[in-house]
Amino acid sequence: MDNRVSNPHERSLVVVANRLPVRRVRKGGRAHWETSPGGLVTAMHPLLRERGGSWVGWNGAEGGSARPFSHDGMDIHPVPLSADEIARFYEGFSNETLWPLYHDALRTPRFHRKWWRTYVEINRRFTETVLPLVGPDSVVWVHDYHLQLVPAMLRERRPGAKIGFFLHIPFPALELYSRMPWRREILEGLLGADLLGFQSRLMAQNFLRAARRYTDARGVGSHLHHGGREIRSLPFPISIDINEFETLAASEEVGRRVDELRARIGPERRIILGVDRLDYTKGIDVRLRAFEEILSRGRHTTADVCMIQVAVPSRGGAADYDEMRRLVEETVGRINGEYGEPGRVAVHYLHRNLPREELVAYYRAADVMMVTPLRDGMNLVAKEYVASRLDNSGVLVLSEFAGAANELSHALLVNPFDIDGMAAVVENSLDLSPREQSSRMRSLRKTVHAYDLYAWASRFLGALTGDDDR
Ligand code: ADQ
Repeated sequence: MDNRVSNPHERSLVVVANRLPVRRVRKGGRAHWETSPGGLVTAMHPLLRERGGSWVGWNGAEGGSARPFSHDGMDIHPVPLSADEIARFYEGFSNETLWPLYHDALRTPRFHRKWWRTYVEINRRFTETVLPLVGPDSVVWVHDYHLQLVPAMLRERRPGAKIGFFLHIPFPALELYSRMPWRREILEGLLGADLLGFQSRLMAQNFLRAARRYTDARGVGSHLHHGGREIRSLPFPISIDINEFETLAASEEVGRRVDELRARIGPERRIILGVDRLDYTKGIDVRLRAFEEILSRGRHTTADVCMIQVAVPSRGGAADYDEMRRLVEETVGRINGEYGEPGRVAVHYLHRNLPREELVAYYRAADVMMVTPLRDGMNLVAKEYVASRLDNSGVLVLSEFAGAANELSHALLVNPFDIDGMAAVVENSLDLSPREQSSRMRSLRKTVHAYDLYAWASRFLGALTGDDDR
């Protein structure tokens, strides 16, 4: 698949996201910038390099300079935040109010007026940084829940600008969204965009319902009229760089790592894999309990099956995250204490970031992949697993509550709140004939192939600038 999106009439692009696409790295006492790994950066980098364009974001640390610089063909415009601002805007309103509310209130969202005031202030600071970069032909693409007020703040000062917004996490049902004390302000912030993109049709509709209820926006279908403009709210399910995963999966180095891993685990044992950021939305604890249930039923023992759970450290220091880590580690300890044997661990638990090659080696080694979030905008791990299964073997067990389930309907779908049901499906997945595995995986691979990360970016920008056939 062609992974470049080029068109001579393309306008310059301004990407606005909470985080910059670069991070400060220290080597031998000297600091320099490195491009960060991650889907959004992978998708935007070639576009910015080709069209010329800028990226506005926070450097991820306290303080720092606001001076713009160039890196790897991108113009970088940092938005510095103080320690207090990080606490209120990022850890507070973004991660303790919006994140839980938008993920079906899996934890109780905390509403603090002080946090909200800082959220407004920081959205304004991002807007002020963006404004000088917006020319008559620019396209501005604002990303995610941290920056929902930026579209309207920009619109006020640049009425003719092309502004798009994409939400990476779910937009909740009206009944939940209604709890937000600043629901009207946030909706009006988003309505400053020309195009609002969501991970699924349902999420796009949730937004439309909320906007019709709490603002004076009117319209039918995916269209709204507000402030004399037309706004569209549409699904653009995000994807991955399939080429990258397929190339890695086929590489000799990954092949060697797979053999090594298989030899260490024991060639006769099946591997059930989980890979997630250590977040309470990902359902790591319930997945472990489903595995515990399987072992307790006795048809499978650590002689023929084991689980590997890779968890990337995330938002450490926040109470809900520290508690989730404790719960996961306690559960791993309990299962290993009950079912492990010397030399035969039941659950291998890795709390760390892995290099891509190693991640793909795990994907290739796993007989069953469990992706069981309680709620997730998309979940790219599910698509990465499918992309890595070049020989069409392996089973994907996928939560109904991940955005990915809308597309990956040939996975074995589970309700992650039902531990017995989930255990039964995973038990069945261990018995799935190679023929059925292959027929399911073939369909899944076809789906993932049809639409990659570059197609996602290109469709969104096409719809925003009118160069599409919608
Ligand atoms: P996340 O909540 O971070 O993203 P996800 O889509 O699964 O969730 O992406 C996680 C990424 O981290 C994957 O690319 C994966 O490869 C990587 N990763 C996981 N474990 C790793 C490890 N141990 N080492 C290295 N890398 C690891 C948010 C939303 C999602 C949405 C994405 C993109 O919450 O719903 O799919 O944005 O829009």
